[in-house]
Order: sequence, then C-alpha cells, then structure tokens
Amino acid sequence: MDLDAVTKQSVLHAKPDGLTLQYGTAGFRTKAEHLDHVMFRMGLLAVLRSKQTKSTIGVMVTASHNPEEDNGVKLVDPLGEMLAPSWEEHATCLANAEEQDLPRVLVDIGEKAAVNLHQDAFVVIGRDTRPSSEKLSQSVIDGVTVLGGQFHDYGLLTTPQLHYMVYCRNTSGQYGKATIEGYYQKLSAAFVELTKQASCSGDDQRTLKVDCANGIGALKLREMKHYFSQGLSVQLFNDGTKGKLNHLCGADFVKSHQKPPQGIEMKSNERCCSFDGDADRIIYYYHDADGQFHLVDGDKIAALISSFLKEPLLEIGDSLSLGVVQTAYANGSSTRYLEEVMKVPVYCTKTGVKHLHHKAQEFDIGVYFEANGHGTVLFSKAAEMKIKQLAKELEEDKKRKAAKMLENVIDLFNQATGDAISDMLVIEAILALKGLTVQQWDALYTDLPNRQLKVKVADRQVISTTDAERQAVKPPGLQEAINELVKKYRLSRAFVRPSGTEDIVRVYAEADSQENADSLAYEVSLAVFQLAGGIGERPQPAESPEQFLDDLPLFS
Ligand code: NG1
Ligand code: ZN
Repeated sequence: MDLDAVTKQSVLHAKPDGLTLQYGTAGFRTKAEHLDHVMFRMGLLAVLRSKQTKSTIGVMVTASHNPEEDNGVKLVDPLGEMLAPSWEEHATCLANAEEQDLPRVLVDIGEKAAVNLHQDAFVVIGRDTRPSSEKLSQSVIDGVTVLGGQFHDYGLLTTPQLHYMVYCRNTSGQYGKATIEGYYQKLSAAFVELTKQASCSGDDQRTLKVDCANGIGALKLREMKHYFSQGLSVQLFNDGTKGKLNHLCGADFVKSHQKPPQGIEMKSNERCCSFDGDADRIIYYYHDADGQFHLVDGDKIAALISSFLKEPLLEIGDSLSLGVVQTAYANGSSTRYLEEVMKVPVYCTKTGVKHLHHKAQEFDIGVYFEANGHGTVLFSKAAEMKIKQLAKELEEDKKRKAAKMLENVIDLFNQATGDAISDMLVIEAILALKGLTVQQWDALYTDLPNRQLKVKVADRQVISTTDAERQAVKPPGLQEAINELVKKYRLSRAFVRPSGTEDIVRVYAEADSQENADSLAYEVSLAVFQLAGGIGERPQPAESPEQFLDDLPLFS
C-alpha cells in the first residue's frame, strides 16, 4: 500500500472534524455534503475487500427512498450479498478515522482481515440519479485508484443491477452477462418464456402503470420495456423529467402514507405499482369502484409468489423445502394466511434484507419480503440443478412443464437481491398465468389495520430488543408498558425498535380497526417518549390521519 499517496489524496477528500457515521442496515446514509470522505474511504475499503475475497466487489452510491438531498454508499459482497458484518465494523472505523490516523487504520484492517496486499483488486461502481451522485462516485474511484485497484464504472444503475453485475462477474458469467443488455436479456427472456402459457386475457389486463419515484428505475425501465413489450405494456409516471426524487411519490411514500403517489392517474380497478428511488422496492395498489385505495404490499407479494410456487413444486413431485421469511413489520394477517391456509413455514428475522436473505438461504426455496416491498426468492444451487435436470429429463408432459416453469422463475428472480424490476415481471407473469386481477390478488387475505409512527429520543440506542425485534429488553419497564397497552385492544400487536437508517425510534401497532391501531400506536409512542428519553414535542393523539404524515427530518 502506498500510504503516502493515500494521505495526499485523502486531503482532497478531507473528513469534516468531529463527524462520526455508522455503517448501518443500508450502508452509510446522510446529507450528501457530508459524504465525500466516506466515498473516498469506501473506495479504499472495497480494494481491501476485493483483495481479501479474491473477487469483484461492488460499490453503490445511493440513498434509496430517502430525500434527494441525502446520499449514501454501500458495498456489495462477491455473490451480490450485503457486506459481511465484520467488514461493516471496518467500514465504520475507516469512515470515522481522523485524517492523521487514516494510514494506521488501513494497515490495521489489512492485518486484522489477513488481506494479501499483492492480490489484484477489482471494483465495480454504480450510482443513482441524485444530483450529488456523480461527484461522489468519482470520489469512490479516487479511493480505488490510489490503492492500485482496477475498476469498472457502470454509471447510472439501479441498486439491484449493480448486485447483478457483481454476481455475474464472480461466477464467470454463469449467472448471466455482466452488462446492462445482459440484465435486460436474461430477465426479459425468462419473462417472455414464462408468460407464453398464459391465455390472452385482453389488453387491459396486460397494462401496468409504474410510478418510478423520479428515480433511476424510470431510465432503466424505459430502456428495458422494448425487450418484453409483447407480454406487458408499462406506462411510466414520475419518470424524473419534472418532479423531485422520492418527493410525494415512490414505494416508501405510498406504503407509509397508505395513499397513491402524486403524478399518477388512477382509474378504478387499474393495477398500479411504485418503485423506490433506487428500484429495489416495489408496492402495488389500486382504487376500487368506490374510490377506496387498496395497498398490496410486500407481504401480499410474498403470499402471491408462495402460493404460485406450491403448485409446480407439488407437480414435479420432488420434496424441495419452501419457506417464507418476514420481519416483525409483516401484517399479522399475512403470517396467519401463509401458515394456516398455505401451510408454508414462516420465519421472522430482524429488519434489513441482509437478515432475511441469510435466513432464506436455509431453504431449497426461500421467499423473503419486507412489508415495504423489498425482497426476492432464492433457489439453492441444489434446487436449481434438480429443477433444470427435471426440465430436461421428465417424460410426462405435465411434470416437465412444471419444471420448465420453475426454471423460468429461477431466471426471472434476481437471486442477488430484491429487485423492483425483476419482482414486477414475476408478479405480472403470475397474474397473467393465473388470470388474476389485482383485486383477486388483494383478496387472498385482509390486512389488519396498522400504523407506523416515529418518536424522537435523545439516544435511540437506549432501546434494545430481542426476539427478532418484537420485544424490548431495555429500557426497563417499556416492554411491560407495551404489553399492558396491547391488552386493551382486539387482534392487537405492537413493538418498538431503534431505526437503523434514521435517528428515531419506530413504533408499529396493529389492531382490529384503524382507529384502534392508531390509538395503540399513539399510546405506545407516548410510553417510548416517557421511558426512553423522548425529546421535542410529546406525541399527539391522531385526530385526523393527516397528522401521522408529518415526517420527522432525517438525522444530520
Ligand atoms: P430502518 O430505518 O432500520 O427501519 C428501513 C426499513 C427497512 C430497510 C432499511 C434499508 C422499515 C420499517 N424499515 O430501516 O425495512 O428497508 O430501511 O433501506 O421499512
Ligand atoms: Zn431502495
């Protein structure tokens, strides 16, 4: 390592005094103007990680669903997964090192992680459409180059596309071609093949309105839609030509406000969906004939996909295990439906896709989705090989067809991570094959009314949780207070946890009616405020749903 060169370059990407940041659930995330040094240093770290794993490492510059003024960065590990936990710690140390300590911290990480410094390094970089992203990704490149790493800058990409590139490059192209065309071709071919068996049910059925959150999803979907135009026509809204990124639109807005985004025309019973700012989340919704809004969230996506997969799995007669992974935010009705009606085992993990992804890898086929619409389906290598073999060998026509269908499903899901485009194509294929309308899909089960709130506290780390974040073990008395409040309502459940991406505590409650869910959420917020060091204004009871909509600002 040429530490002198690092020191010299680092001055051009100097760390503001006193600023400390943490590598959280989604990497580093804060106001864009505070991130230059972090980007440079993540370029350095990516080189070390690449040398250590002898693989290509990805660096994505994005702040996903957060406001346009924010930005963020995360590293992508060799098989498209999130960075290993021990390296998250290295990332935090490196990002927070004062200028003069930087060389020492770098050497330290190299030693601790037993990095062979003579190994070659290769880093691929992608960025979203934020105004700050281009310059910040240049800082990543500066970090990579000063440590002698090679790189390929893909420029504008959705987050899942960068994961795909990393996965392709580390499997010698077996997973697919590591180009944007390779991505479009792989997914579109699988989609077209899968939907061939669908009986045509009219134009209406095959049109989908997509709110792109004024983000990168719009650019990529516009390029890609020609590849599958025979099977599906997508109409893009909030495509970034006018509006602001994630402002009053996008998957996060729709899910948390439980209302349609601005800038989209919805006719009754029309199928619509929203991506988030970096296109790794997708949420569906529609207006019914009475003008009432219905949200079809990540839980319902998981329910649709699992029930679809059960049939061909049964048909091929091979006992491949199927499991669904959720978080505490999954609607209680979805868990009940999956376990009791679908008879699929369901597991709950901590929030953040890396936890879900990890658990899903325990099954032959692991379906994982966060309620907010981030998720995918993972097929184990063994399951994939078995299915591909059956698709070739099986004599009986029906069975072979089932195996072929599963083969296409494997190719259509982005196995590296949750992907709004890939998930959208899977959902559209299933709806077409099953001849389902969005209302019929929505009717699989009825969501329990629920409410999510945020509470500001002096230090959110005073709350610690257990049991996949469903129980608070600290501060003393908080869980007991929540238990007492929950008892007051029917079909109720509530939990609190410190956010991993914002400086706030999240409160979730569900109950038999919206009024009760709102009221339980409010009471729990008050308990958090009182027992966990609330700051600012006390939580207020909701008089109108609009009151819930005042988003607290992101931490700075
Ligand atoms: P936090 O801020 O830790 O709740 C949010 C989402 C996660 C995940 C991350 C990463 C909720 C309740 N939380 O995490 O599911 O998507 O952001 O972007 O939706
Ligand atoms: Zn995202």
